[in-house]
Amino acid sequence: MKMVFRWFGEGNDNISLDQIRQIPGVEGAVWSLHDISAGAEWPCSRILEVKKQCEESGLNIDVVESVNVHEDIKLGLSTRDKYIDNYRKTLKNLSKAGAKVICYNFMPVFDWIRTDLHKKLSDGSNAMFYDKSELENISSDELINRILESSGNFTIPGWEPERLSVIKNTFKAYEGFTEEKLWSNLEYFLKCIISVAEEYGIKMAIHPDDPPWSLFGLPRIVSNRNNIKKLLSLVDSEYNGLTLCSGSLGSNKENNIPELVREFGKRIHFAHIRNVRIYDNGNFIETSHRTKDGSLDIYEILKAYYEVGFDGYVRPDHGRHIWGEETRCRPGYGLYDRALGIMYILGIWDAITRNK
Ligand code: DNO
Repeated sequence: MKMVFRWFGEGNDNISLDQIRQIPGVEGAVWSLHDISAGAEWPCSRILEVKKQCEESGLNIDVVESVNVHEDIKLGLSTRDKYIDNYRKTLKNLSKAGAKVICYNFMPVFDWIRTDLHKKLSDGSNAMFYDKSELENISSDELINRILESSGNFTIPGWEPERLSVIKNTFKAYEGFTEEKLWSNLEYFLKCIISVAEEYGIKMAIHPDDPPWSLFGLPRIVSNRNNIKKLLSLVDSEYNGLTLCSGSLGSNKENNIPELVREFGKRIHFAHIRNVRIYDNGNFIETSHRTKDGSLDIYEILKAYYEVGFDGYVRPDHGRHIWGEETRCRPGYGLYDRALGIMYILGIWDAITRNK
């Protein structure tokens, strides 16, 4: 298991590479070129710039999160081929710089969704929260305004200005869109991409839907065991793999994360580990990584990774905002709670390894 930590780039993160390298066990930065629009080719010069910055701090750039997929590809429009072509070129450029895994997602319109980015917890910290009935009653516009108002000066992944500026049209384009269509467009994309990824030695790792159910009438298809099995079989290559996000899939109680790890272990290239507390009414909140604090058994999840001989990348996922960090950090991406999460993950991992 190789520990990595998400970093949003020079001038775009309140956390420095030097701080990241001081977290025990961290080998690499999980990065992206966040200012480049979905569908555009990533220039080699920009990639090499990030590589230089990271390597100067002793961190690798093996994992990219994300190379976003242009909406026309998800919609299956005739314009998709040019964006797919750019995606292939980006893979080539990334491979030249030594990238090994690309995390991406195939969720229409939105990426992850919460209703409150700073919900207070009883210990005085706060964290991202999803209120089921509120989500059912809020319009997408209201939700967008709310997210933008509480995200401070940061752009947050999945809520980029470029995406939001055309959101009305994007919604329109998805009118009457079905799961079947999304499946067939995902298949088309994978068939164009995976052989190229193989050639360049880059493992594609799709991120599950967060939360794993349909929202605002939009289909979401990477949400449970059967869907994952189907998507892996669309192109049966280890280069068509998964980012297994415990918190995303785990916010549906029916998803058993240790079982998923055991079943799909060889196809998991990137593990996102975090805990969530699920309430009886279907709401959930992101908690500390500790098993006791949430509804997921992080120990069992790590044991499953150990048993399948997992040697991919892992990162702590969202953390709470603690020790007054909330006003300085990007929602979910503070330094402290994610660093504590790493120590919890590595503590369990070291103990399991010793005991075997
Ligand atoms: C949220 C992240 C996601 C993830 C994308 C990958 O914090 O887990 O935005 O990066 O879905 O494409």
